[in-house]
Amino acid sequence: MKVTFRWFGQDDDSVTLKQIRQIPGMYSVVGALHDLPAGEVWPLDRVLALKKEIEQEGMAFDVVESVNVHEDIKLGLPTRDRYIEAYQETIRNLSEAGVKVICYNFMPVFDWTRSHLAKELPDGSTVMAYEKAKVEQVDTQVLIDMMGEEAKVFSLPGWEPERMKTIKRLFEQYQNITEEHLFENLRYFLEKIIPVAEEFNVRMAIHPDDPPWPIFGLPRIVTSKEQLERIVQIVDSPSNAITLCSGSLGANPANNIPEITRFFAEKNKIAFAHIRNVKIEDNGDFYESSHRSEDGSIDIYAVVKALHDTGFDGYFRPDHGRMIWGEKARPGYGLYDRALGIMYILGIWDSLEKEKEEKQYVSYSSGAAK
Ligand code: DNO
Ligand code: MN
Repeated sequence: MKVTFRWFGQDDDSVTLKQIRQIPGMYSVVGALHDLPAGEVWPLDRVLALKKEIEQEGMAFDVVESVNVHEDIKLGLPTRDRYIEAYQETIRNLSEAGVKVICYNFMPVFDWTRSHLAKELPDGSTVMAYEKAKVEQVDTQVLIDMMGEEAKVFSLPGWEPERMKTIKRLFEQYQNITEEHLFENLRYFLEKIIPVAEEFNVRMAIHPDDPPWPIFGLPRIVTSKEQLERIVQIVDSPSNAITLCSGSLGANPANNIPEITRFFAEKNKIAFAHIRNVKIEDNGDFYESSHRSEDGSIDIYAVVKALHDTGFDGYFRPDHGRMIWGEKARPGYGLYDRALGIMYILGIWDSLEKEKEEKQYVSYSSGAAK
């Protein structure tokens, strides 16, 4: 299992590559060209410059997140073909730079959504949180404005001020788009891009919707095991894979995350794992807790064990973390708690490895005694 860490670039991240490098086990940075709007080709020279920057600090550039999908593709508009061609070109350029995995999502209009970016817990740490009532009852515009304000400070991917300006029109366009339409539009997209990804040795890893239910009346189709299964069956290829995000899927208690992890890991469908915990309250609200199993509602130990048992050798990142020790960073993306999360996950992994070695030794020595 290869350790990775998301980085937003020199100008947009308080965390430096030099710091990331010091996290034990660090292998690859997860990078992106965040300033490019969805639908634009990622130019090879810029991708190579980012690669060089990361490699100079002794880390690999194997994973990219997110190459965003243009809304016209999700809406199935005639203009989609032009954006799909651009996407194919980006896949070729990333492959040329040695990228192995591309994480993307297929959520209409919004990427991840929270009602709080810094909710304070009793211990003084702050976390991203989702209160159903706030998101469901509050005027959509209020939330958009809140995220928009934060986006100005942190340039939150998916919430760029430029995109927020077009939001009203987008909502109108999605009026008559059902989940089935959206699924058909995903099919159209995958049938065009997966062959290119396969030819260029890149694995496309779709990220689950976050949270995993429809919000603001917009359809969502990447929310459960069944839906993920349907998606990987659209095009049968090792390049048509998933990002197993335990925190996104896990916000719905109906999703059994260790079981889902094992199911897709056995089929070698997990190209990328986002391993983090969420604490679900009785009323369905949730917040992003520490990674430790005991601190949240997901058994992170069992998730890591499922990956270990199935011989997972793909990439993982700790996804988000709490804000602790007075750190000032973009919400969810501080250095400290994500580094703690990695150490917790590696601790579980290492003990499972030792256990396996011991078992092998015991069966070897008992075999030899016969
Ligand atoms: C949430 C995060 C997301 C993710 C994008 C991928 O769990 O991992 O922001 O990066 O949705 O496109
Ligand atoms: Mn995630």
